[in-house]
Amino acid sequence: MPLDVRDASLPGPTIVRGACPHDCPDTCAMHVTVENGRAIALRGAPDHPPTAGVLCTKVARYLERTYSPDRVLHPLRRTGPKGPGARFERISWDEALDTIADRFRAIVATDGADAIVPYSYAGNMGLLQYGSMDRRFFHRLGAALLDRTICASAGKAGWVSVIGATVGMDVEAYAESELILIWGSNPVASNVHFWARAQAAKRRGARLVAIDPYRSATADKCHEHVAVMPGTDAALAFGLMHVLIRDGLVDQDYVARYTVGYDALAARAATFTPSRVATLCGIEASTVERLAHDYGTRNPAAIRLNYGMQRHAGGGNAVRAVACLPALVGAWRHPAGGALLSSSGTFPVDGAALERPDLIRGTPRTVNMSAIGDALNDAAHPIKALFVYNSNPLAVAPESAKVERGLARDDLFCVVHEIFRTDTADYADILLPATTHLENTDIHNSYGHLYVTANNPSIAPRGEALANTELFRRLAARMGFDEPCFADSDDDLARQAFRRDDPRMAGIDWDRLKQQGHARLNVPTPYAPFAEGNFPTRSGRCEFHSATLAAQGADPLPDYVPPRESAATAPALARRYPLAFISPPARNFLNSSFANLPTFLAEEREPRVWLHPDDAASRALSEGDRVRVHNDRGAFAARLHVTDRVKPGVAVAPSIWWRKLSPDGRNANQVTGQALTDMGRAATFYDCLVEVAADTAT
Ligand SMILES: Nc1nc2c(c(=O)[nH]1)N[C@H]1C(S)=C(S)[C@@H](COP(=O)(O)OP(=O)(O)OC[C@H]3O[C@@H](n4cnc5c(=O)[nH]c(N)nc54)[C@H](O)[C@@H]3O)O[C@H]1N2
Ligand SMILES: Nc1nc2c(c(=O)[nH]1)N[C@H]1C(S)=C(S)[C@@H](COP(=O)(O)OP(=O)(O)OC[C@H]3O[C@@H](n4cnc5c(=O)[nH]c(N)nc54)[C@H](O)[C@@H]3O)O[C@H]1N2
Ligand code: SF4
Ligand SMILES: [Mo]
Repeated sequence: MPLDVRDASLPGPTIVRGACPHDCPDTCAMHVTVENGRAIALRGAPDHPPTAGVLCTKVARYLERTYSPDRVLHPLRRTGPKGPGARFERISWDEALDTIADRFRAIVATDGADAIVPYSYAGNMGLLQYGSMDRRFFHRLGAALLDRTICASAGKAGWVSVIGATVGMDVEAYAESELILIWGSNPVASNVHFWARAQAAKRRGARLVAIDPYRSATADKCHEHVAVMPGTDAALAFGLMHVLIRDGLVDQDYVARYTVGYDALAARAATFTPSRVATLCGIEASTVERLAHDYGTRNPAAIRLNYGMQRHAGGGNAVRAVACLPALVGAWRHPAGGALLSSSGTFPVDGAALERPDLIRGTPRTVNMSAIGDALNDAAHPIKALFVYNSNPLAVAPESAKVERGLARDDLFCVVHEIFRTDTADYADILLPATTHLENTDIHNSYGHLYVTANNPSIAPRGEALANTELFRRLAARMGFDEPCFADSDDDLARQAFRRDDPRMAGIDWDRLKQQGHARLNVPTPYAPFAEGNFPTRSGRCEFHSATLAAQGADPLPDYVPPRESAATAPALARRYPLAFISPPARNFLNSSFANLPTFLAEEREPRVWLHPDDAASRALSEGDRVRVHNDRGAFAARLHVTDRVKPGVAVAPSIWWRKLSPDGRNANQVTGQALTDMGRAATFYDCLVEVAADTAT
């Protein structure tokens, strides 16, 4: 049987090489089996080393998503009021595109082009569908620019200030580590292919430590769980530095050759005694001592930090402080030592070629996506049109009450391009059908491994769905944009996606890649990027002290920036709302994706909030009670789960639920706030005090 051709129109089953487009560090390669134009099976590519033949439970069931009866399959126009229960009627693509183009022209004439705001994130992470023709379109239009800060920009800013670029360990090397600190990350749910390597290391005798405010599924399987209070990781990192320096566990040779600012960093670390750190983090001083000794003596020592720790007021500095640790102990010398936040900076993506910022007209305003609630309600600079794709802001952006009020504005023209009728889609004037990755072309970098991966379409688009690239190509034509770049095909875009002259791309080209499926970046194997310094910083060293930040008037050293909302920093608020609330990813959802499909809803059952038994008892609450999680920003309903997995003083709500599928039509973002981080202008989802009370409404 010809099991490796890409032309799905041939008779008999064929296998098409694809890539998972979801917002996940693993960027799996997959084989899709197609027969008679229909995808009938899907599995992880066995020859793609990071995937190793295994998809996560969500994507292993992808055919349920692609063939769901709930797909948006045709352009639709809203006929009734905006909001839950909105009614739509089918229109043609011509009518949809004309309506949008006419409305955009009118807004450009009366309010200026930057009253039009694109809103997109990582519903699809392929370089084409994430950001190419869409960006060209909005740049040429002169639309507002969107600051894409909802996920990772604080951590990225913190990491880059120390290391120079989002480059780190090769995920495959963790199998050889002797100690792995899994810090602000729950890989059993959100990074399963890293977790497979961590388990391999464990079988070889490595020690695994999870640092997380609650005992996650990952923490369960580690040797030790260090339950810090949310937002206190920088203090813990400084506590580790304190002990490493005090007890002579620093690799002085590595520090002297390859770092800058050691003395200044050491002076700051001197103030973070284990007992002070214990108080700040809510842990034992002996834990700080033991963890530092483990870290300073087990070799190679590795850290997998993820984004949990940076969704706080001090998120940038938290990552910055942790990023200093591997250089202090010389862990980077070994491929299985060091740390990984994101590998995306290893890929020479040609953002300028894909997005064409040179097309920008005038000086449009910038809107921060993490504060879209305020932006939509800003009467001084009114947003007249919002174009949403690759995102579900009503469910995922903080302070939903304001997002909802903004989306409900009668004078807001809203377009949503979607696979499903999400919470946000209910507010669309025009709702457009989008393809899944089985139906479109793409090329992928990754933020968790070192392979370039191709996505070939395996089936024709369902209904009248269009890929993002094709939608914006057609819209550009409707608007009369005639620059040649708007005629680029998806193959053209895929060829432009990487800087071909970069040595890391040697031997990798699109035409070969789409047949092979994937290729490792041309970097050394084993990969130890900083074994001999060579940090991509200005000094070429690991910058404990950043002259770049000093020149901007910022603190040149990392520091502990405490949570904005905590008993120590906001005592009056904490008396009313004493619980630190975090809403990390549920295993069966991916942000709000998959959270509408029956299989995954059955697994997650209903929105829940977890409390420690002491916190439940002091509120006279018990397991299974209907409760209200609330603060001054709002409230949402959940079922109480009482468990000692949660640290006292902390409340955990696995997320992100669709509002319209929740008991009271609201989700966790009803209580989260729009304040931004110390670096990277990012969202602070987990810097949030709440109270939990019995739900008297039911
Ligand atoms: N199944 C699944 N996988 C996903 C996602 C999903 O929603 N579901 N989301 C994807 C996306 S968009 C991203 S950005 C990635 C990464 O997403 P992350 O946000 O890194 O998510 P997690 O891996 O769950 O790790 C977060 C962990 O950090 C913990 N945490 C919260 N606050 C703190 C803190 O202050 N300090 C410390 N030490 N820990 C804290 C949480 O309890 C949680 O266990 O995952 C991706 N993968
Ligand atoms: N409370 C709380 N809120 C959070 C977080 C949290 O941990 N707690 N995590 C935050 C994080 S890390 C992130 S990254 C954001 C994520 O927020 P989003 O990026 O908005 O992610 P999703 O909710 O998965 O929504 C993506 C949407 O894109 C659609 N989509 C998928 N592919 C395509 C395509 O090719 N074209 C088009 N047009 N649409 C497509 C999907 O159907 C889906 O509805 O949420 C943030 N919000
Ligand atoms: S969501 Fe992540 S683990 Fe699951 S298939 Fe996609 S890339 Fe792989
Ligand atoms: Mo994210």
